Amino acid sequence: MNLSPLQKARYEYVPKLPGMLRNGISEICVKDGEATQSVADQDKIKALFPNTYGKNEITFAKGANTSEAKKQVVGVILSGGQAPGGHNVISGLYDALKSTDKNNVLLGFKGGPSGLIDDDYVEFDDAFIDAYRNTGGFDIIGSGRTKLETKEQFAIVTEVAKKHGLTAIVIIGGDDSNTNAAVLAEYMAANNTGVQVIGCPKTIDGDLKNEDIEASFGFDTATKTYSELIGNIERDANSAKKYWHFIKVMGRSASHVALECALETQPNICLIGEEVAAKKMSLSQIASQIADSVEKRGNAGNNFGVAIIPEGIVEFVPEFSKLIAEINELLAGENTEKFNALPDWNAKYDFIEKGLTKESMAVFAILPQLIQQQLFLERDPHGNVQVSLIESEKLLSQLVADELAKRKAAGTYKGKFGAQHHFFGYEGRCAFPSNFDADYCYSLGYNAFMLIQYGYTGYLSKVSNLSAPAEQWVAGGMPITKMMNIERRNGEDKPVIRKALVELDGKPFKYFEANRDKWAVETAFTYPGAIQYYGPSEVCDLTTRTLALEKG
Ligand code: FBP
Repeated sequence: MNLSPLQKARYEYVPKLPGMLRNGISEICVKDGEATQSVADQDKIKALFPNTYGKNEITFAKGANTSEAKKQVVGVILSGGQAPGGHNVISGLYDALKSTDKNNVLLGFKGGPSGLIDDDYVEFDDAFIDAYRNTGGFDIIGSGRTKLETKEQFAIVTEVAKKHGLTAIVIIGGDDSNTNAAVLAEYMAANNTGVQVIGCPKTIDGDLKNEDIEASFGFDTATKTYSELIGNIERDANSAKKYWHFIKVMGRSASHVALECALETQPNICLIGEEVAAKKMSLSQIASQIADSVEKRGNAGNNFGVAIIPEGIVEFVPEFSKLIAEINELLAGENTEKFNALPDWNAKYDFIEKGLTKESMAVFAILPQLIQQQLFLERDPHGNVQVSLIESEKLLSQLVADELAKRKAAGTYKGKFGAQHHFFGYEGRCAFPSNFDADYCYSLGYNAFMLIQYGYTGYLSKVSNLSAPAEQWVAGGMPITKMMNIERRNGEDKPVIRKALVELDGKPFKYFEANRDKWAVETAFTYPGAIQYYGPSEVCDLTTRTLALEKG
């Protein structure tokens, strides 16, 4: 394999563990904390998880290791979208497992949860792991989005576990995958399989966090990568002074990524989906808000700017969600074929006009034709519009251009408007993990093994106090049921981990809100530059602005 100089250097990087895990395996003991309760719907969750509910929070401490000596055979899977640091979770898990007993075995099931069902796996050894230390990506074993949730799947997993003599399974994933980890843990306990299940919090979207889990891994690196690119674009915009850049960033159900990038780069505009939903904003209100900034800046001779747009924005706009729901209805069943057989766009437009309510048609009519057609081209396997494929950055810039044309005609806007469009998503998901993510992920993996060794199941590996230096991080575990409540999913009440949306009364949003009017008019850009891996700690080990603000 050809190695880049950075890749070689990163192999040698030694991730920092929390102080309490640094003295070697024989010096790690458990401190029991309080018994836990789910965040809501306690009775229902307790009834669904009789074997794993209500367990104690635990932390590790320096002290004699009192865990039972037994051979461990652990299976690990990566689940869902890639996030920088996944390889380090596995290397931390491997190192703790082998330092405890070199006869312990770590199996990696390939391609995500389906690897466990298909019994498709590799056995890790030193050389295998060493080739992936501190690198980005999930290519060590691949990932996938198959959901592990049915009794039939659990029965197959039990058979696979029996075949390999698995003592534990580690699921590295987001809120849904860890919900499934909790359900699998309960199943394994209820059926006396002896298999423990431990989860690790992953997702660049940052929406798996709560009072216990301060951050999901990958958020730090992904937002630093996007912020570098946004800062570079800001500098280009400020140099050429001729374009407005509309930059969509990943984050489907929550706008944490957009908000963090805004805190890092101080753009003229950043939309926050949760605010759009709370204020029930329409598309034209959003366009008008952006146009205000373009107008003020343009009239002052600044015909350039930067607007950050979260990937999921259109789903937060009530009138747009209604339109999507109606389109899904309109094309249900045989209607898709009927629609596709229509000879041209005019005939299709007629069909749409007849099928939508007056209100939704009014929203549809203001969309650029490109977007109108995207709404009818891209369907998911269930026949629904794939909202994430809608080019909302182009949609909004077109609506802004239309609004500015009106203002020009009215004589209020005197500037020029030229737009460029970008989507930053996949660029950040497999970057070399920042030192923070390299350290955090390694610690999560190492800690996950300590939870296994001490016999815990249905726990999420928890490392907290993350805004302090790694030495002061606190390692431990939290029962996953503590983070659960009951939500309506696909017409059924389901126990799920509550997704963390941007809190409009939280410190990160409040800081943004207090500054955004100034940023909208002035050129207050900040340029974070590339992630630094070597150099002074205040540059290389910095965590996110979100975490710094949340932790005061
Ligand atoms: P996870 O929630 O699984 O971590 O994935 C999040 C994400 O990166 C979103 O930001 C994005 O919308 C989505 O994955 C893209 O998914 P895919 O890789 O399937 O295109």
